[in-house]
Amino acid sequence: MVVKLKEVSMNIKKEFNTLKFEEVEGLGILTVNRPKSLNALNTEVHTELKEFLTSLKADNDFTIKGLVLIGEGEKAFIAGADIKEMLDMSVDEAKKFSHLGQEVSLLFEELSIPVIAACNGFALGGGCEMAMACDFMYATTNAVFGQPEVKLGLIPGFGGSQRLSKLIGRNKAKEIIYTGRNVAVDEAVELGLVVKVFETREELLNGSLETLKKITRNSPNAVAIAKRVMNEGNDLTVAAGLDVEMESFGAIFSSADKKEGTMAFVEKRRPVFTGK
Ligand code: DAK
Repeated sequence: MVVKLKEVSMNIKKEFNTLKFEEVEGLGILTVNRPKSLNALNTEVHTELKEFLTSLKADNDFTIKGLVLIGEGEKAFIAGADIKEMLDMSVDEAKKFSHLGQEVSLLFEELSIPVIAACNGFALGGGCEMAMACDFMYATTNAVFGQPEVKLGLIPGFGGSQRLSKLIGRNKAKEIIYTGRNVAVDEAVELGLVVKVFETREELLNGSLETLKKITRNSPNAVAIAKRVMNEGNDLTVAAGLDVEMESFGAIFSSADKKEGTMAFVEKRRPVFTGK
């Protein structure tokens, strides 16, 4: 696939030191761009991610219809929080650092568009945590996952102690977090952490864009609501989650996309969704 850069909405911030943002046919590719440090997350990366995601969240017109998060280079998605920056942090600075990382991970979850974490190599510590905050993960055959924080005298600080249990079950998450061991891509697939595997970074990126294209043929409004309901349900009992589902299912009947989707079916034509 030829990647064409297009001018994107002026409302979406796109000039950064540690990130690259490109648009391909309405889909965004967000690259963490610190390859010399294996794309480790320092305060600058987090601050820029927060700025970018905040501006994207405010884009209610679905200018960008889906997002891929990937790391620069062939070796790493994100090799964790920046250990060198954490060397001399005080308790207060560490809390701020953790808070910023958690804010970023929540922003990924709160985006109304689908986000695929394309894990092209090491996705360790904070890298695994950022990937878990996305909607789902695709990976390359050389991808390695893990939460090695306890090896450094730390614990996961960007949501890993909570999200990993919810994704793969508490006991498996404990074994991975307590040992700090690496999880190769085959095991990550078995655990349900990774959905699909590709040989190369290029194939991974193209495969992620292809999936986003398929998703964006559907109603953006319905996908956004499905995302919100599923994320909310993650923290609820099944009964409470069913209430959330019922409310949203009802509310969607006032949307233009529902009218268009059902009418197009009856009229035997392709729907033209507006995201409203
Ligand atoms: N931070 C900073 N630099 C890193 C880095 C990291 N996480 N990972 C790699 N680098 C740098 C290396 O230092 C090296 O830089 P130079 O020495 O050349 O200047 C360069 O990237 C290339 O790395 P290597 O030479 O080590 O490459 P190898 O192929 O030999 O090894 C590796 C790749 C991924 C196995 C190795 O680099 C590695 O083990 N990296 C660290 C992985 C790791 O432990 N990640 C988890 C980080 S801890 C919290 C907030 C957040 C967190 C915790 C608490 N609170 C505030 C409470 C999160 C913690 C983490 O994520």
